Amino acid sequence: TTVECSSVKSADLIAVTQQTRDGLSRIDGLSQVSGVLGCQWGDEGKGKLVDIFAQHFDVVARCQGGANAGHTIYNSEGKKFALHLVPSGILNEDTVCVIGNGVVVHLPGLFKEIDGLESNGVSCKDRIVVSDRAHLLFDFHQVVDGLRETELAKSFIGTTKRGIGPCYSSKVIRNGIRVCDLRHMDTFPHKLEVLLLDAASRFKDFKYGPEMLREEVEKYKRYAERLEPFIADTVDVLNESISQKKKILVEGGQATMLDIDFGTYPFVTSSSPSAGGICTGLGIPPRVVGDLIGVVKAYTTRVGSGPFPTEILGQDGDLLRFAGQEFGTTTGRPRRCGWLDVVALKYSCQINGFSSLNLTKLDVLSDLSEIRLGVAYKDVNGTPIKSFPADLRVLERLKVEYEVLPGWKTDISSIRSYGDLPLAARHYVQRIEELVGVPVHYIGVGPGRDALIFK
Ligand code: 2SA
Ligand code: GDP
Ligand code: MG
Repeated sequence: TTVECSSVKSADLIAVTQQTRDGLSRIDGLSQVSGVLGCQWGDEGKGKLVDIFAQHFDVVARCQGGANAGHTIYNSEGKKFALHLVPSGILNEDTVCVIGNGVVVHLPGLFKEIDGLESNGVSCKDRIVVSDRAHLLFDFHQVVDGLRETELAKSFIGTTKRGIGPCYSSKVIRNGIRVCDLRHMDTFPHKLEVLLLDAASRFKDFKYGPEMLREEVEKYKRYAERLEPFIADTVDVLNESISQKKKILVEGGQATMLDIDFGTYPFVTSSSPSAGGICTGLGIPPRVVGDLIGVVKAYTTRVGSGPFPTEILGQDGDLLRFAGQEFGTTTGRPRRCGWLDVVALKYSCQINGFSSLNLTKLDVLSDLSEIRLGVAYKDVNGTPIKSFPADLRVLERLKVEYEVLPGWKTDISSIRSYGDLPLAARHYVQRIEELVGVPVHYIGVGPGRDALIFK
């Protein structure tokens, strides 16, 4: 957890307008189980919305991914927190944070994050619940992640090297180790040895010796003890909470275009960041899931390799990167930048059935005299492509058709009501709604809690 001071204004200093009051009652009106999911290639600003919504929910739950996620949030004093495994509800002291069965948990990382939060006055005791069914992600998974990337050479995926793919591989091939296995230290060493030997037989550069196993087992004996008070059957916890009429907010990590099934495979993550991941990753029935809010950046970013149809290369891309401070929250890697891709956004809306959208970082576009929207794809022969292509070859060669809209050339970061936005900014928002057919209910104009406009 990195904590820094910033110049973000305190929410308390902001006058509560009628529009804000209406917005807050809209959040109150969200269904009992709601979700916040990324529409693009991640880093849309999901953490910020979850932090704001958390005050209106009893539970915030992560259902997939792991410490590859980087969710940046600010408390009301403007202190910055970068979260990876801990759900973004943690700054709201009445919220319980659940790490669901679908998450892959790196315990050293989790404890480091908890220690960082505690040392900054955020109490985690009795507030974080970890599923006994979640899979454990070991240091060796991270080493293997790096070795796989090296082996891929020029066609590397650009993973976060947090061990995500190798851990989900263990899960799916069925030799993974789960949180509940920490309760059986008699069989734990053998299970871990099987995994380490497997990695050693696969990668000649994977260094393995019996002392490595001994050391890891000793560490995990201590982790097991420390984790015990956090462990629960979260399927039961969540379903009981639903019966008790408590409100649950699901926080997605990564995004639909990185989904193992729907993303730009193989340049994707290894989990399901779209709607389906909520049920498989938490063990709650589909019929209880109500509102899903899609978070979409007013432009597009992607970190790692893979097709990016609306990418802006060169200096113009650099300008957007610096204006939006587009650097990875977990790895610090520069993010690739481009125009908003409406074809990808529509595809994401089809998959997730969003009830509304949060358009974020609209303030970042304020310096531009014109703004482009990627509205259609054509193949190399000029034939229109109807939907988002599965085929990487098609994706890499297609041509994007753009609509050009005028910019507003005014700082909008202190605007708090929709009607006060410049006409061109409102036009941009409305054009997106028109093209996508989903209403934009929330507009981000800055990183702080208060920098949210309700529409
Ligand atoms: P992985 O590590 O196996 O999940 O990587 C596979 C692909 O998924 C992408 N990915 C992400 N993309 C954007 N943001 C993510 N989180 C961090 C952040 C990323 C960072 O918040 O900035 O700090 O670099 C994230 N996590 C995974 C990844 O880039 C690969 O394309
Ligand atoms: P997440 O992974 O979707 O939670 O997003 P990240 O936290 O990785 O990246 C989003 C970045 O944009 C963070 O640094 C946020 O503080 C910042 N951010 C979120 N919303 C806004 C916004 O509306 N305007 C600006 N300027 N920054 C924002
Ligand atoms: Mg992120």
